[in-house]
This record gives sequence, C-alpha cells and structure tokens, in this order.
Amino acid sequence: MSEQTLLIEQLGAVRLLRLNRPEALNAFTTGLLGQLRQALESAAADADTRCVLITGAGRAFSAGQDLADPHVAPSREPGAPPKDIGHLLEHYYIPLALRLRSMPVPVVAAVNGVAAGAGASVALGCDLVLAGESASFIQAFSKIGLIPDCGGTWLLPRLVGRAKALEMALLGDKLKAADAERLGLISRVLPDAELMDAALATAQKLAAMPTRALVETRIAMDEALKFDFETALKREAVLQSQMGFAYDYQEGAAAFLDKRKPQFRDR
Ligand code: T3D
Repeated sequence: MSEQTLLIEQLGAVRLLRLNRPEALNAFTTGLLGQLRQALESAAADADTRCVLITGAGRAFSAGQDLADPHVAPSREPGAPPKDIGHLLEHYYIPLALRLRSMPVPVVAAVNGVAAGAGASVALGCDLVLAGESASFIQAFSKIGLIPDCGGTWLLPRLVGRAKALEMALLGDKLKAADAERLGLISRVLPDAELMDAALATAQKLAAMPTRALVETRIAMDEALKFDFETALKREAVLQSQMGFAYDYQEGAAAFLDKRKPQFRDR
C-alpha cells in the first residue's frame, strides 16, 4: 500500500486536505503530488463538497519539491545524464496547478508554517490564503538554479506587482506572513493558535454561499486581467446573465426579500 502522504477529512461540506510528510516539511514527492491531484479530482466530483481547505501537518505548509525524490534528484554517478525536470512539471505540477485553479468550489489555504518553492505556488494558487503569524513564504527556486514554477511566474506579479515579484523570486529571501499580508500576497494573518479554527470557519462560510457565483467570480477576475475595461464589462454581463437564470440567485434574492436565511444549492 502506498504511503499516506495526504490526509483527507470531510467536515460537513468542507473537504480538508492535509499534506502529511512532516519529517520533510511536507515536501512534494511524486506520490504526494499524485495524491493531492487525485484528492482535488475527488472533491470536484463530490456534489456534497462545497469548499476545499488545504493545510500542512507539523511545522510547515510545504517546502516545495522534495529534492531527494529519486524521480528528480540529480544523480551522483559521474557522467550520468541530468534528469529532465520538465517531465515532472508536465506530468505532475501542471495538471495539479490547473486542477487547483479550475476547481468548481472555492479553495482555501491555511498556511501553518513555511511555504517554499512549489509549496508557495500551491498555497498562492488557492482562492483565499490565510496564514499563521509564524508562517513564511520563500521563492526558493533561484537558490538552487531554477525559476518559479507551478504557476509562480503567473501568480507573483499579479499578486504583488512586477517589482516585488522579481525581488522575491531573484533573492529568494524569507517573507514573513505579516509582510506577505501587507504586500497583498495573501488574504489574512492570524495568531498561530487560531489559524485552523479561523480557516475552517472561513471554509464553512464559503461552503454555505452560492458556490457557482463564487467560482465564476474567480474566473471573471482571472480573465479580466487580460481584458480592456469594455471587454471586462461585456464579459461580466454574459456571466451575470447566466447567474441570473440560476437557482441560487432566485433563492438569494427571494430570501433577502422574505427576511430569511438563503439555502443555496447550485454547484
Ligand atoms: O525537480 C525539481 O526540483 C523541479 C521542481 C521544482 C519546484 C520546487 O519546489 S524547487 C524548490 C524546492 N525547495 C527548496 O529548495 C526548499 C528547501 N528547503 C529549505 O530551504 C529549508 O528546509 C526551509 C527554508 C524550507 C526550512 O528550513 P528549516 O531550517 O526550518 O528546516 P530544515 O532543517 O532545512 O528542514 C527540515 C527537514 O526537512 C530536513 O530534513 P532532516 O535533515 O531533518 O532529515 C530537510 O532536509 C527536509 N527538507 C526541507 N525541505 C526539503 C527537505 N527535504 C527534501 N526536499 C525539500 N525541499
């Protein structure tokens, strides 16, 4: 049986995914990357799951690619050809990043410690990123002769602008959670002891909201970054028209007028 490097729990409508290689700061082996992608597929396919929450076991969120993973670790044999890292990206990181970014439910990251390299990219690819005050973000790639991957080159400049993105990626310095929040890299910092309760409460709040509207909001915002203003306005109108025909809008507006709590059900 394969090692259980990902722990999965169902907490009401929230699917909690906990990276579970604490002895290696939850660094990604091909096994863990495969399990994480599979778990996202499974959450996406489950009509009763309305939010996904991702965190790490132990003192880290994830230290990124496991540099000792035999699938990618450089060979120490003299004359042995280098392994093709592109193969790892093609088969593991790209499918994972695309799955994460296109989930049919909102995804929250609870960053409980260091998030380095691809670990930072996975966290920052989530819709909301909450972090404990002792958490940190490290663009560790440059220190080992690589470029940011798993969406890092796309996410960083969009989140913090080119100047800060390049500073983080070139220097590879540790960015504390409070600074990450100040720069707009993440949503919110919480005392460490409160992180998981707050993240779960946030996930449960999202799970009770109109899922389709939340997901279309993510899509519309990502698309709008490529559009001029008028194109964005027109795209909003197309999406809003679809939202207006959906059950959740009928329910949301009716519940407001009836002064009752709405019961959303679209996904
Ligand atoms: O194939 C490819 O490389 C392509 C894909 C690239 C995507 C990437 O993610 S590239 C970036 C890979 N990540 C890194 O370079 C980060 C390496 N780790 C660190 O720089 C430090 O560990 C941290 C700054 C994250 C944390 O430092 P610290 O002092 O709190 O902990 P530590 O003592 O360094 O690590 C604790 C243990 O975790 C240690 O093992 P040990 O000595 O107790 O047996 C360490 O070796 C292990 N560990 C940490 N990061 C990794 C790792 N093992 C394998 N791979 C890691 N990335």
